Amino acid sequence: MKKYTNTSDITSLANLVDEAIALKKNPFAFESLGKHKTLVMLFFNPSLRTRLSTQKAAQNLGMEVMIMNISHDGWVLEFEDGSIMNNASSEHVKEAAQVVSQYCDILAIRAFAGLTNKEEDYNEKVINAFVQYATVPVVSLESATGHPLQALADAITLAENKVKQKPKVVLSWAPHPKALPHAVANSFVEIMQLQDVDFVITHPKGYELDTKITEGVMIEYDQKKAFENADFIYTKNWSTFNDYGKVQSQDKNWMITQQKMQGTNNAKFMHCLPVRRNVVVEDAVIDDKNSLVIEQAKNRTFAAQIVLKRILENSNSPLKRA
Ligand code: AN0
Ligand code: CP
Repeated sequence: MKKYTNTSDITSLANLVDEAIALKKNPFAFESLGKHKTLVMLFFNPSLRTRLSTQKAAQNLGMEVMIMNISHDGWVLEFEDGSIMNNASSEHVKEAAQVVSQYCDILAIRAFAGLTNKEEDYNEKVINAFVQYATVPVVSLESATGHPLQALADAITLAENKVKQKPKVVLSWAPHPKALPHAVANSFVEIMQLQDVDFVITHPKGYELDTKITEGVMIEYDQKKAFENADFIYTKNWSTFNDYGKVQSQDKNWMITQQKMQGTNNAKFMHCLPVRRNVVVEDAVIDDKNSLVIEQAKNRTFAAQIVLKRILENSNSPLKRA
């Protein structure tokens, strides 16, 4: 693997999931692979799971880790080509990415969508600039339009918990007071399309995701109907895509409740976390034995570990050195 900034960097999802599950059983099996290798993680946004699970994954492989909350502690970066930098930004990403690359072997970046400029977000201004100017492989820790490490952890969790060959998986929008990015939902949709599942998305009208991503996926506007026979309910809020970045609805009727879960095939509940209790999901659902949220967070380590392992193996290969 040369980089991991999108689910499209996956060549065989089944292999990746199998190998991640093997790593989970034997996390220190490749503890020499990352010796004298460094992972730098740059955070433009907050994190609990991504930061700690990726650090742990790197440490399991014997890597050193350096972390920086770049929006608090770093210079304000410029991304525009040819700009006259006499305003807020002090350093261009061209230098920053090349400089940081000299301190590490893999560079991981978290840069959420701004949700004000659709074109800028969907062109992945920040992470693509790092991919362009960094001289080491780049990993996404959630970019403007995707959260591929989360999606991989979700695929691992699904593989471990499914009891039938082709389960019904429902991605359900749920209300939230703030405008949230599409990244988690986008990557989940993409990774569901890489496997054999009966996949349905349910959301209020107006909350359609990018049709380039949902092409061919069934959309059911009636949440109750979507939940029928479901084996997994994956919940996430996102803001509107068409009328970009807005909170159009906070309809409490879309919250995931125990009563709604009773209309499924005893479905497992999934959410990437962090989650607002009793806004997105009722306590009774997230605290139930069918809730997989803690397992999902655990699998973030092994999703990150398999990705870092594949990237290290690729950069160690004689072909690459030649
Ligand atoms: C972020 C989001 O929705 O993209 C991060 C999720 C992993 N969530 C919040 O900001 C609450
Ligand atoms: N799910 C997830 O990415 O969590 P954090 O934002 O806490 O990293």
